[in-house]
Amino acid sequence: MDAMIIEDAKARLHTEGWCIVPDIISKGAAADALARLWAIARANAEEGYSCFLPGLDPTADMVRVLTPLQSDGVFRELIQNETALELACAVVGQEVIVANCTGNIAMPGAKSMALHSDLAFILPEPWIFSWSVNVVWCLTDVHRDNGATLYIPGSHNWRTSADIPQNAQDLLVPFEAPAGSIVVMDGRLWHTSGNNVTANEERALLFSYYCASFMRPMINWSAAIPPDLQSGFPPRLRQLLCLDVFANTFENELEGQGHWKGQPVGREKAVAQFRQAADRRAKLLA
Ligand SMILES: O=C(O)CCC(=O)C(=O)O
Repeated sequence: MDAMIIEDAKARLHTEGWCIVPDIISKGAAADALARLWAIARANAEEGYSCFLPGLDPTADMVRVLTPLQSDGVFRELIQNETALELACAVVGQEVIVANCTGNIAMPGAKSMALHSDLAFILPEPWIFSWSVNVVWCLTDVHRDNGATLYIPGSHNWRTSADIPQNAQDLLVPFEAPAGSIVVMDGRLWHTSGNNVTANEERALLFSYYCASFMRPMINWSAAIPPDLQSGFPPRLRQLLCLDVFANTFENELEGQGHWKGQPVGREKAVAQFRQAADRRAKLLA
């Protein structure tokens, strides 16, 4: 990816709270990812899990796929995409983890959900810092009529719900982008899904949602991903999904800390050091 494009994207993220970068993946790869989302939705339905979430969407025309990461390696590749991570880190800082990963396919007739910011889902107000970021993969061409995500320019500067203006719904504008692009949104940017008013176009987005490593993600990946699948994951993915024992601590602070059970020095030395402490205690209590 052209370094100038990325630098421009970072600058826009800082000023506007969003950016669009085209051609991150090919249209063919986007179509393949969409086919895989449909396959996951089908498999989840076979297990009895519906892709309609009435708490979020007014009609079943929005197909929600909640398990891309657990279900298909292609989505585990996308969550580790270098450009996506570079832009996510430009917003949140170097220590990002995965807060959630879901697919939304708006079919003709799909209606807008409630206005929200993604940071508000995982952090109570005030929303001072950009501690989360959504990298939205366009798996189809996305435009106003097929239900493009609608956002409110400048809303990443709102600090509390009291800042939401009465006429917020009138301020919404669409993110329009071709298949294969990413839309990157500061977690504080207020947005909603659009209405799909086309007769025959599906609009598909994959949301790779990242947050700062000191926050709790929306999904406990250790519990959500079967252990035998986790065991094959590379170190970077394990780190992004918080699969190892240490949590909420910076990697460089771990150096010198040894193992999470203590400093690994071998049984003899460990027992000798323990005895020293236990003997002192015995004297204190005598
Ligand atoms: O599907 C969309 O356009 C937006 C979805 C969204 O913001 C959400 O699911 O939280």
